[in-house]
Amino acid sequence: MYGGGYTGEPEKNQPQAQDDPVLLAEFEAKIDRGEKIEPRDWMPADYRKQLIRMIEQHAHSEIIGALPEGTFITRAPGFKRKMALMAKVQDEIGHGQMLYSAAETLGKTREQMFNDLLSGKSKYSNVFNYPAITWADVTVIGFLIDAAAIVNQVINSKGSYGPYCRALERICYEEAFHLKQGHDAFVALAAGSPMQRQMAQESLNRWWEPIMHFFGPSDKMSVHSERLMRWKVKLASNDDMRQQFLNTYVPKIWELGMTLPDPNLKKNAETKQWEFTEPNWDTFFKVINGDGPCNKERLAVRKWAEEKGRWVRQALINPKEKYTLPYA
Ligand code: BYC
Repeated sequence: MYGGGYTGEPEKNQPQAQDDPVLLAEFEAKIDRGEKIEPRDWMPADYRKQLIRMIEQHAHSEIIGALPEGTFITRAPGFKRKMALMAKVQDEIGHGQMLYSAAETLGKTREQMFNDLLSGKSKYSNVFNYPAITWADVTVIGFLIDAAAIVNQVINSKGSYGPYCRALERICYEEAFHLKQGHDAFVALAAGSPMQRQMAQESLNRWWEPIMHFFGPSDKMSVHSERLMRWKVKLASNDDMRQQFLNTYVPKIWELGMTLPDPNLKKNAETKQWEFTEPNWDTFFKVINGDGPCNKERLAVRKWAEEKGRWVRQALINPKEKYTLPYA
C-alpha cells in the first residue's frame, strides 16, 4: 500500500443492490437536488467506475505534469522565477496526492492506481506527452495549460461527488496563482526583445493543438460525457469548456500582439461561438494511447521513481526491517 486512510471498500450490500431501481431513483434525486454524494453513500457501480477513471486520470496528470516543468527548475531565468517554479511543481505533486486520496475513497488503492499508470492502462492528460524545449514552453504551460485546467476544474468542482469537489476547490486556488506566474513569465517574453518574442511565438505555435485537445474530443466523439453530465460529474461538455477557454484567453494572447497558428480562428459575432479549424483527432488518440513524443520518457521517469523510492515506502510501513538502499 502506498498511502493510508479510508480505502473506500464498498458497503457490503452494494454489489447486490446495483440494479435496485428504488436506490437508483433516490440517488439521482439527491443529485438533482444539488446534494453531494459521499463515499459511504449508495452509488451505482458505473458512477463509481467513471469517477475512479476520471479522478485517477486527473491525479496521474498532476504527477506527470510536474515533469516537463520540473526539468526547468535549474534553468529558469533568475532566482525569483526559480523559486516560483519550484513552488508550483511542489503544488502539482500535492494536487496529485489530494486526488489519489479522493479516488481511494471509491475503493481503488493507490498501489493499483500507480500500477495501472506504469503499465499504460490508465491515461493521463495528452498535453504532458510533449517536450518543454525552451523556457517559453514553461511559460505557455504555466499560462495556458493552467488556464485550461482552471476552466475545467472550476466547472468540475461544482459536481456531485463530495471528495472530488472539495479537492478541486482547493486545487483551483493554487492553480489561480500558477496561472498568474505563468502569465507574468509569458508577458515578460512577449514584451521582450525580438528574440524573446520569437521564442514565445514558436512555443505558442507548438502548443496550440495540444491545448485544443486538452478539453477532450468534440462532443459528437465524446464517449463518457452524456452519462457524466446526467450524474453531474461533468457540468459542461468538452466543446463548451473549449469555448469558455477560447473566449477568455484568445483575446489575452492577441492583445500581446502574438498570433495563433489557426487562420480560421475567430468569434462569430452572431452565434457568439468561436470558430476554428478542427484539431487533428487522430493525433490526439495516438498521443493518449501511448504513442506521443514523450510517453515513453514520462513513464520511464515514473518507473525509476517507483523503484528508487520503494525502500522509503517499505520503511514507513515496517520501520524495524533492514533495507538495502538503491544507491548503496
Ligand atoms: N488527455 O469521453 P471523453 C493539469 C480520453 S492536470 C488524455 O470525452 P471524459 C496540470 C478519455 O479519458 C489536469 N485523455 O472523456 C498539471 C476517454 O478515454 P477512456 C488534467 C483524454 O472523461 C500539472 C476518451 O478520451 N485535468 O492541468 O468525458 C501542471 C474519450 O473522451 C483527454 C483532468 O484530468 C485528455 N486531454 O472527458 C500543469 C480533468 N480528454 O478513458 C497543469 C478531469 C479525453 O474511455 N477530467 N481523454 O479510455 C475531465 O474533466 C474529463 O475526463 C475530460 C474528458 C474533460 C478530460
